[in-house]
Amino acid sequence: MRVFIAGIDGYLGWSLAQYLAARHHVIAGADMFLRRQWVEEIGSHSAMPIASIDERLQALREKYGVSLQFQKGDLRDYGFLRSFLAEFQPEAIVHLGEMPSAPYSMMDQSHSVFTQQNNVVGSLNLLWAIKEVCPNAHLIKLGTMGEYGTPNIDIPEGFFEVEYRGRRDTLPFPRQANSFYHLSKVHDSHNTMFACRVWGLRATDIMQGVVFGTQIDEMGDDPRLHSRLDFDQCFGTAINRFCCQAVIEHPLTLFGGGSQTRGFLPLRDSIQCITLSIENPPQMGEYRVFNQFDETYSIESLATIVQSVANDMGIHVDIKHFDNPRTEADKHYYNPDRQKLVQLGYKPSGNIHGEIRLMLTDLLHYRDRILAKQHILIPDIRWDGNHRRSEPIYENLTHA
Ligand code: USQ
Repeated sequence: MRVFIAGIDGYLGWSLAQYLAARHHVIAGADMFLRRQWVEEIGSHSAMPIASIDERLQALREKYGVSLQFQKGDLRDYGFLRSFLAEFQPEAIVHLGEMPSAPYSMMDQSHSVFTQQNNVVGSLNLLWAIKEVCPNAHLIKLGTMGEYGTPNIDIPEGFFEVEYRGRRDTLPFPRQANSFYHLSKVHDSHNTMFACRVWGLRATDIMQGVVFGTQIDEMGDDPRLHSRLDFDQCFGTAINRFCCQAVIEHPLTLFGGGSQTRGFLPLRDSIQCITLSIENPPQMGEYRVFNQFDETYSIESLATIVQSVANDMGIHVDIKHFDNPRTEADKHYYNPDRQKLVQLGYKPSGNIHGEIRLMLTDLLHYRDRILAKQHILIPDIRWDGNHRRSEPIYENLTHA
């Protein structure tokens, strides 16, 4: 298949490109390298060093004998996007090109406006470009489990049957997102569903849980193929941060009571699931929603797992409770469905203990890089706005 990846230089995008190349798909991709800049803005860097895009593409050519069509560009630049898609004529488009951090979006007015402009406008441009130049293409849009929030009832995959005043209907499940970032994905979901209904486009909206992991098998030993792995308060997700903290024996940073529960999945399973969506497209006009995660865990139980795996490897770390910088439910019900990807063939790749052991083994090589930035491990961005924040340190990020 001809697959276009928006955000191909990121944590998921670069891994997906390799997995698809190994399966002989023809790939093109775009990126603005904003993720590299945002992490720098926060004062951090990837725990594992990452190669430049030129080195990455060269490594891919050497390994698979194929040239991936890459162009630097911004999804907010409609002319760029439209002409790239018109020329490449993708059958599937995977949209990973959004600002992914809840804390970043809660930093101040300019970061929250930037987040929603970047994400909502980029996604809307993509819908228009598909309609105009490749209307049969299947859009695989990365949403988030966080769109649903933490309701006190089970969470279906996108839609549920409701009876109200004696009448029944199947309706979108309520979205109660908990940051301006998560809300940007809710807005994307509405726009995508509308475009499918009115223009007859087809899309899979993936409600993905929190991803963790340092590698997929396709990366092998070539450092140019390795993924990034962030551990700062904005771009480092919970397990990735805990593993980086463990290898420098920094206390694991549990926010609040630690009973917050989320769905999690390893990087390799995220890539497996996105590929299943690509290879099993919906009908024209269909808007489908997949909940994409492996297991649900409380944050405290995850910290305990990381602590015990580290302990088995001779690394001793404490778990420390920090005042929660986020306004979020601590004790809550959480029971989301995840059948649709299983029906398409999703098989979780292994157990969480094994994946965390592999991560700790990988990250031990980069202790010095994590130690050099350990001052950014403690969060200072608060949902109530009472935080210390600096201005962006680079100029080409167009904050409103
Ligand atoms: N947490 C801690 N300690 C930490 C980091 C996080 O206790 O050091 C807690 C947070 O308070 C939160 C939970 O862990 O309750 C998850 O936080 P996270 O930073 O791992 O994940 P989140 O902000 O929800 O966002 C991440 C990705 C986002 C994706 C989302 C999926 O950054 O792009 O959409 O996971 S989900 O959480 O299912 O919405």
